[in-house]
This record gives sequence, structure tokens and C-alpha cells, in this order.
Amino acid sequence: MADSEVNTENTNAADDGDNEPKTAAQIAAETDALEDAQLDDSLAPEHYDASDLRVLEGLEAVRIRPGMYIGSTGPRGLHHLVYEIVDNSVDEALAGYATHIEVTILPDNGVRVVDNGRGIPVDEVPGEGVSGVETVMTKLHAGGKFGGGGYAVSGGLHGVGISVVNALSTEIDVEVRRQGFHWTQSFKNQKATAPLQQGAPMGEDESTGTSVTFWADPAIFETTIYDFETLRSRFQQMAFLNKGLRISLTDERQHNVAGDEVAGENDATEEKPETVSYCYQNGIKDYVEYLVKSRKATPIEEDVIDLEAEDLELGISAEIALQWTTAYSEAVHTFANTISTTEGGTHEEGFRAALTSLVNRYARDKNLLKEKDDNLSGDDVREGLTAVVSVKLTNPQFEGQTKTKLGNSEAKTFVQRVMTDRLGDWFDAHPSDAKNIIQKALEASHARIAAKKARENTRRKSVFETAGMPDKLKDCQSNNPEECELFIVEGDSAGGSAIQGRNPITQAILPLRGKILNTERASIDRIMKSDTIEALITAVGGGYGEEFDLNKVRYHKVIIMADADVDGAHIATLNLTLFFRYMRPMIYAGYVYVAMPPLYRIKWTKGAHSFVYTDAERDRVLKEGKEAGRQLPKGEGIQRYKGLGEMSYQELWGTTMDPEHRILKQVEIEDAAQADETFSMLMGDEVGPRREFIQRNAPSAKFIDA
Ligand code: 0RA
Repeated sequence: MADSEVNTENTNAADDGDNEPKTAAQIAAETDALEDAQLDDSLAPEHYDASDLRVLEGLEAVRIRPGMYIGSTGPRGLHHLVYEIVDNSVDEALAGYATHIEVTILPDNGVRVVDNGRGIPVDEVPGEGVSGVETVMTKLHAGGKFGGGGYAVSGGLHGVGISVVNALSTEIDVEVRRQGFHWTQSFKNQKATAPLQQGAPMGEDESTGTSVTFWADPAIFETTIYDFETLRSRFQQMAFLNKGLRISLTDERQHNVAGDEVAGENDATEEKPETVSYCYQNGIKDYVEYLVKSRKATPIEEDVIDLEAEDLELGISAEIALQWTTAYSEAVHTFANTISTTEGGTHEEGFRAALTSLVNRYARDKNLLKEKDDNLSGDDVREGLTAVVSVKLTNPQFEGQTKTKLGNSEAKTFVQRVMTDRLGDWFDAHPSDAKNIIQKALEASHARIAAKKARENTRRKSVFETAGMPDKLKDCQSNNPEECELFIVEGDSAGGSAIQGRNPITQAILPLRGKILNTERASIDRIMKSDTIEALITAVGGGYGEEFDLNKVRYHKVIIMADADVDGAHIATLNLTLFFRYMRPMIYAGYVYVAMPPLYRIKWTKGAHSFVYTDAERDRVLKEGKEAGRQLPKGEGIQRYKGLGEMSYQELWGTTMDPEHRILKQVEIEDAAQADETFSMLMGDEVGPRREFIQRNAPSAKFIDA
């Protein structure tokens, strides 16, 4: 699965360099290096003085603890550097100046971001003694905080500024078009190579603007290779969220990555750089239209409902777009200042509260909901709904585990008011659409009640068995969810090995026969009628949907264990879809994992066999082994595992279940809207986009298709 959609990060201790704080020794060594650099006059420009030292210490702090500034030094952190620059350009757009941002991935994995905003100020900044450009590049948090005013609204999650990109790059080149001239300055290893240079006058038809090119430091990042798809989907989303802003992305690298993996299908297009360009005149209305199309759902009302309001006194604006479809799952995506608020927050609460009460009130008014009927629940009302809620406010408060939950209370009241007034008006103006929407919610409600009854019946039946747990479940002995793990295993034979191999104190096994129902394409009552899904939900213990309760969950690790082949990947995705649609808080809490069984066993003639998990690791282990004089038997020296069922229970334990040796990938959702799209696409019935996705993500396709 692509990094951008469902992030899987290695939780194997040995590989987990991502957020790891540096050791005291490392910090000491780096501080020494810094002091050496400060003492070495040859490195210092003429005007080097105490304030420069302070500046470099600031940037050095970023190098010592990059995670604090950009989240991680893995692929996510790397891409974050690009967003940091682009966010600054977007700020110029929000302030009403830039209309176009062009991002280019250079052949050597440098990245250039060009905008047509005002340009970074070139005059000397009072009190700093250097130009605006140099200040922005070398001082932490120098963003838009000088040169008058600042912005009413600013995007960018961390708002740490471009200096952080400088701090984590080997080189950064800036070009500004402003006050009639071109201005340039370069920084190598954080230091300006020369003061800001005034160059040629601007041409007649040239606009003001900024161009920033940087090369991420390979000494800091695990990888400096950008993923086109990650950047592409992010920029498309930014274009949706900033009406009328054009964002282009060009990849100038050689396109040979996918070449040999997917049967040479894109050989012909390898030479020309790949370019995409996005601009949406109707903003999030277009976004909802696009989301509905990409999930191949049939709309209930013809046009996307589009609401907009602004309160200058409160300093807040809201754009809301929504459309109901005949699909079963809901997709409500919220943003604050164009940042995806994955954990929701006040704007989402306001949206939900208003929607539920408005629909209920309307349904009662029109006698579609009778006196004896219960109210429609939020889940009922939102079934099949695709919606985007985007608020912009002056002082956003981000809370929650991943700082993606909006905390401002005024956002709740504002969104609630806008929804109640405007959507109420819309219902009155479109009575037949409104009726269809309510009809759909009523059906959802009936299905929900039927599913609940069915569940209660089976539960009552099984009270006499082991505390209501499914027969198939081989539970663990511990009652402490924190240490308990549930392995969801494909197939009875692998299930048998897992049961034999497990640690029965903390590890429970739930073998599932064959594939579970595709929850992307079925109604809730059908889903709940499936024994397999019912067993899974019962075993996990937190319920599902709106009533899901994380506190009742019986295992803090649910591990999906499937074969490393196409079928296995499909089974893992079906399971993930179930968690994503019905037990999403499990994913946000970091409780859902995918096990990584080894791909090969290397049978050395002497000593222990080696198990390797990737092709690259196989090559490395073979090379190292041979260098150390180890040998392989003739013929069957390298065994390729086809399925979990091929392993003995000892091997399964040793390679895939033993916490000391296994590799687990934690499932993360960076962006629910993107994840939503991916799930719809992967689980939907159109083959074209799926193949394209697999081609674009060739490295992961290797895993899927091997
Ligand atoms: C500081 C102040 C102003 C603009 C910028 C920085 C700025 C930074 C970047 C980074 C990429 N593109 C950018 N465009 C502008 C305000 C300028 C003014 O008041 O004229």
C-alpha cells in the first residue's frame, strides 16, 4: 500500500530509526562538531559574528533532533520538507498574491518549488543585519513574522518555516523576483556561500515570486528518494482546498523503477518527464464530486450541496460540500486551514450534531418519521454520505495524539449554525431530494436495528459458551489488553501452526477460512450476518460504528497475518477495510498491524539458516555470508516461501510471531480522505485504476505481486 494512504511503518526495534532520539554520545559528538565549526575561521564569512553563531545553533538544534521539527527522518519526514516550502507558497495564495505553484523533482532528487507570490523580502531586516531571504533561511520560525502584518490565515501543520528545510539539506538555492530584479543566494551545509546577490532586472512579462531548490541531507534521512504518488495526491488535495490555485508537479527522474516489475507495460513512456497539474474553480465542491466518482457511487441528489459562510468578527470561515450516495460507507473529511484534521475535532462535532438533528427534525415535520419511531442515529443519517468540511480560522488550536484534532470551540458553534441555517434552507428548496435522503437514512436505520437484533440473538445463544466469544477463537490467558495480541490468520492450516507456535499467555489466534466479505460493498445488516465478521468484531470486543468503544477492546495489538502473495494482500486489504470502515479508532490508536512473514529461507550448509524479508535483504545476506566463507547446498539453497502454511509451527513462531524477531507494520492513516479513495479504488470493481496504482507503487507491487 502506498505510503501516502495507509502508512505502514516498521516497528521492528532494529529498523525503527525514525523517531528514535539520538543517544547522549551522538549529541555530544555533534555538539563537538558544531563547536569545531565555530572555531574554524575558514568556514566563516567575513561578517561572521555572535548573532550568526546563535542562528547556527538554532539550525543545529534541528539537526540534532529532526523528529521534533518534522516528525520523523523516514520517508514521511522527507516529504514533509517539500510541504514546508509549498505551504509557504500556499500562504502567498491565501494572502491573495500567488496563483500558481510549480513543484519539480529533479533527476538527482533535489526538489524545486516555484511560485508567483510577492517573493521573499530582499531588504535588510531591521535588527538582523541581513536580508529577509537570509533571515528566512537561517532563523527558526522566521516565516511571515516580519515585513508587515503576517497572514490572517496560514496553512502548514508545523509552521516551522523554511529554515528547517535549510537545516536538513546539504544545499538550498533561492531565487527571488521582487522590486524589479532577480535576487539569488545559496546555502551549503546551512551557511550562506555569499550575501544575497542582486542580478538581472526582471523582464516585462515576468511576475514577482520565489523559487526554492533544496537537496535533503542523506546523512539525516533514511532515504532521499521521493515518492511521486505521495506528492501527487497531496498537491491534488491542496488544489481542492485552495479554490482557483494551480499546483503542478513534474518528475524529471528516470522512470525505470517500475519497468521490470510490471511486465514492461510503461516502457514507452519512460523518457518524458511525468507532469500533473491541478486547479479547481469550485474547490471542495469539486473535491466531493471527485470522491463520489472515484468510489463509483450513485448520487442520491443530483448536485453536490455546497455551503459557504464567513464571520469576520470571529475570524472564521467555513466551506462545506456534501452529497449522499447509494453506497453504504460514509466519508466525512474535515480540514482546518487546509490541514487534514484526521482526528476530527470541534468543526466535525458541529457538522455531525447539526446534520443529525436537522435530518431528524425535517423527517418528523414531514411525517416521514412517525411518533412511535426512534430518532435516526448519526450513523443512519451519514450512511452513504461523502462530505468535506473545510474551516479557516486565525488561531487554530491543534490537539490530539497526532495534533490533527481541532480544538477551537468557536468552530463548533459556527459550523453548527451554518449547517442548520443553510442546509435547512436547502432541504426546504429541494423537497424531493430531501425525501430521498431521509428515505435512505430510514433504510439504514431499519438495517441497523435488524443487525442489532440478530447480534443480540447470537449473543444470548453463546452466553452458555465461553463468555460469548466465538468458537474459532483460541484466546490468550492474560486479561490485560495492553499485553494481549490477536492474530487474524488466513486459512485453517496456518491457523493450526499459529495455535501450536504461539505464546498462549498473551497471543490469541482467530483463524478465518477464506476471504471475508468486502465491507466496502455491502450493507450493515449483510455485514453483520457474516459469521466471520461477527466473530472478528466479537473477539476484538469494542463493538462497531458509532458505538465503537476503544476502552472495551480486548487486545492492543491486532495483527493481520496473511501470505506474502496476491491473495494474501487481498485478504489483508479486506481485513483493513473492515477496520477502516467500522473500527477506525483502532487504527488511530495504533492497535492494527500487518505481520511480515519472511520471503526466503537461506539454507547455509553449516550453522543456522537465515530468514530474510525482502529481495534486497536476501542479496545482502547472501553477499555477507559468502564473504564470511559460508556455503549453500547445491540446488535448493534458497527456499522461497509461498504461504504461511508451508512453515512448521516452530518456523512460524520464530520468523513471524516471536516479538523478539518478527517484523510488524503498524497501520497508520495520515489522511483519511486519501485512504478512503484508495480503499474504494482497491476494493471497487474497476480494474484500470487498480492496475495503474500497482504500477505507480512498483516497490510495494513487488510485495503484492511476487
Ligand atoms: C516572508 C515575508 C513575506 C513573504 C514570504 C516570507 C514568502 C516566503 C516564501 C517561501 C516560498 N514562497 C514564498 N513567498 C513569500 C511577505 C512579503 C511582503 O510583505 O511583501
